[in-house]
Formats: sequence, structure tokens, C-alpha cells
Amino acid sequence: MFKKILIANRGEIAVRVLRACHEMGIAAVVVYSDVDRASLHVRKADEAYPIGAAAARESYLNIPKILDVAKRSGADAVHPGYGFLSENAKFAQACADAGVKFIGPTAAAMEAMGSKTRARQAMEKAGVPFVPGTSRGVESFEEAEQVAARIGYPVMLKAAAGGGGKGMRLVDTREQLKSSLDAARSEAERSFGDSEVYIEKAIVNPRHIEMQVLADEHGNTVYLGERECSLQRRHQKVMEEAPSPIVDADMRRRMGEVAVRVAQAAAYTNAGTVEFLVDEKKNFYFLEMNTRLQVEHPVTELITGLDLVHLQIRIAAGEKLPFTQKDVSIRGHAIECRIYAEDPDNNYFPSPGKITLLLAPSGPGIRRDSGMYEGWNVPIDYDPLLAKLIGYGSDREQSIARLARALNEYFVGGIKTNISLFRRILRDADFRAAKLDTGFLDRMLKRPEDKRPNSKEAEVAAIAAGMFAALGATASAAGGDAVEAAALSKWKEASRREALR
Ligand code: MV4
Repeated sequence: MFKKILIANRGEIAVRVLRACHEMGIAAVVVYSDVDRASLHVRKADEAYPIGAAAARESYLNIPKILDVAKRSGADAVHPGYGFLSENAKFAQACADAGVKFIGPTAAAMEAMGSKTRARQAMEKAGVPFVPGTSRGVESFEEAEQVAARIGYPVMLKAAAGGGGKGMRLVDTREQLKSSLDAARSEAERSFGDSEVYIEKAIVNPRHIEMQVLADEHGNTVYLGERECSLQRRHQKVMEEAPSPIVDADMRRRMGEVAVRVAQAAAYTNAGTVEFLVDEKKNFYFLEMNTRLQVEHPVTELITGLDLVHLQIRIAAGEKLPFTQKDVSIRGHAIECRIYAEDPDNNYFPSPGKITLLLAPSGPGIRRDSGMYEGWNVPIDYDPLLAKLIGYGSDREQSIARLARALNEYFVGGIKTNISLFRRILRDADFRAAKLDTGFLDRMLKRPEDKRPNSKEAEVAAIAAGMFAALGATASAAGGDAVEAAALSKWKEASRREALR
């Protein structure tokens, strides 16, 4: 087993991974850029190395600098987290060449899944269902016209080198095809340096449901259940849940077996996720495979009772999976909120700055994977994800109730966050009825907000404002814990006063 792991990431995921290291008796080495010097992952690590300026290419994306720290620190392995270098085949190869174990798939497995068309060709061979269309770019408008006529409109044009919705165009009629194809090609060339565009049957109002897979280096591959990830805004996931409200045991088995076939077709090892589009008749189609641990992995951990980071480390250390498919069982329901430093009243623009007050929820069924602390300066330089708040319950209703209760306890002073968005989603009738698809959030945000605050919210806002004013002067003087304790006592006083009114 490894004695020391370098975590080549920052924020909440770096804290999450170093916690797993500490639980396994493994030393955690971290790297940090100039603006992250006082970050939580630096404070909690056993060793921390500065690697350069804020810009990711000078720090968290800089392969030579990260490998240099691996060597100087004597790390046996590197955990890439998500984002940054987590799906960079060159980095995975560079680790292997340097004799440092990359905690994830091989570079070859990453490359097999990196190009959308190469992935589709591999799927065709593996008999995996994917959206009707072409599995390589169309060569001419005439070919595009024939394919579109065969599969039927509407069709979706997609850049082979694209992903995350970039370079994608919906074409409703034959008349729009020529101009859309030209536009899609030039955007693909501009954005990815590769103008290859392929065509798919457009799935109307799809759900995005993804299947967690786990494979050891001895040929054992299992699926760990699905996650419903349809609540997205501009192709950015906002809220995820497991299990999916529309997947029953039989559908889970069929999707899981397809996902395992995808992983095996790519000789995949370690943790991975197979993404599907699901249509209104519950047909599912392979979309792409993510070759990293995902942000939303906690909801799968909570309903299976498994720790995915422990398992990633064990697999990378050459251990066999300690269970088989029949041992995997799902219990309860988990919903995750991605807490972003964004201002919902200003088009969700990033809201960096100093966290002057932090009241964080806990209690039954609440998990918080956080990278922030009171007094920390949220930098502008990176993705504004501050923390993930996950509510677990014996069923979906209980997890919603717990999450709503926890969101009412959450208060982050000094910056704006999107916490109010989650309160609104959890109250929404369509959400509560699990009527979800990838257009849900856009539709909800277009509707005028039901401004009648429930009494609890109004009370929380009043107390927070009052307390914030009262504590404003002492916040800087007293520093972290004292302020939190003082805040709670004043919070209690104020709420008692309020209750007596
Ligand atoms: C689609 C689709 C409908 N039909 N493909 C968007 C990002 C990329 N991962 C794939 N995406 C889509 N592909 C066909 N043939 C609708 C989407 C889509 C989407 C998919 C998953 C999650 C959110 C989405 C938001 C808009 C569109």
C-alpha cells in the first residue's frame, strides 16, 4: 500500500481526497498556487508545496512542476481529483514514466474514451446502444442530408472533438441543415482545431443519467448504481441525486451491464462514469464516458455505503475489488447541492471575496464536502465551487426534507452564493414530483419566482441580518471559532427573542 499520495488538485476535492488518505494511514502531499497559500487543503495536508502563479497553466495544469513535487516529496502515487489534469492522458503517461502510480485509468483507456467518434466506434463493436446517427464525421452536405433523412428530424450536429454541449447544434428541418452544418464545422475548427462534425437523432427533453463503474486491475468490473444529473444550467451540473427517480431495478441492471461493457471495451480500470441520454420512453443511449472521479460521487457513496476514494486508492495499489456485483445494494436516497460563490441576482456571476461569517449545517443525514472556512478569501481564479451539501434519507421525500432543513441553517457572509437557488428548487412542485429533464432548470428560472417567503426563511434572513450587524465589528477581531460560537449564541438569543414576539 502507498505511504504517501500527492493530490494534484485544490478546493473541496483536495480536502476530500486527503481525508481518505488520512483514514487509510497514508500521508497527504498537496500543491498550491500563490493565491491558494491559505486554502483549507494546504492547512490540512501533511506536506504542502508551492508550485507557482494563480493561472492554472502555471500551477495545477503544469505537469513538470507537479511531477517535480512528486519526486521531491517521495510520493508513491498521484490522485488528480476532477478537472485540471484528471483526464489528461499525457499526465497519466508522464506519471507512469516517472514511476509514480496515477490513481485512475491508463493513458490508453483515457484516449480510447477521449474522442466522441472513437468512443462511438468502440461502442458499436461492443454492441452498446447509442443514439442513431453517424459514428464518424460527415464528409459532405449531401451525406449529412442523407443521414438526416434516414434518422429523421430533429437532428443534433456535434463536434467530434467537443463535449459539454460546445459545438452542438439542434436542426429542426431540412432547410436549416446546410447553414447549421457550416456553422457547426467552423465553430468546431475554431474551438477544438478539428472541424469533424457528426450527426445524431435529437432526443427531445432528455434526462442525463450516468452510471458509476469501478474496475480493478484483475479484470473485475462492477456498476454501483446511477445518478440523475438532469438539473444543469448551461451544461454545468447544479444538483444531482441517486438513485434516479425513474430507474427501476430492471432498468438499473440493463444500464449497469451496458456501462460495464463500455468499461471493458476500453480496458478501463479504477473509477469511471458512463453517461446516458434517456428519452421519455426510458430508452437509454450511450453519450460519453468520463475517465475520472466525478464531483457528484458522494451521492453514490451514501446510497451504497462505499467510499469511492478508498476504493480508487486500493485498486491503484493493485488490490482486487473486495466485493462482487451481487454484494452491491442500494439503500435510501441522496441529493447533492453544488454550493457556488455566484450571485443569483446578478446572472450567477462569480462572487469572490472574504468569507466573514460561516454558519454551516450538520445533523442527521447531512454531509458537507467543503473547501471553505470563515476568514478565507475565495479567489477569482478558479471554478467557484465552494462546497457540496448532500442530504441523505430513507427515501426521496426525507432527503428533500433534510436538505431543505440544512439549507435553512446555511449562512455564508461576505460573499454571494447560490444557496437560495436550492431552496427554490426543493420547493418546486415539478421537482418534488421528480418531473426532471435537462430543460428543467432553464424553465424554472424563466418563471417569476414565487416571492412569498415562508416564515422560516424570513425569520432566518432577519436574524442573520441583525446578527451580522451586531457581529460586524467583532468578526475581524475575534477570528474564526470565537466568532462562530458568539454567532451561535447571539443567533440563539435572537431566535428566542423572535419566538417570544
Ligand atoms: C444530445 C441531446 C439531445 N439529443 N444529443 C449536451 C452536452 C453533451 N454532453 C451532450 N448533450 C446533449 N446531447 C442528442 N442526440 C441533448 C443534450 C443536452 C444535454 C445533455 C445532458 C445534460 C444536459 C444537456 C443540456 C442540453 C442538451
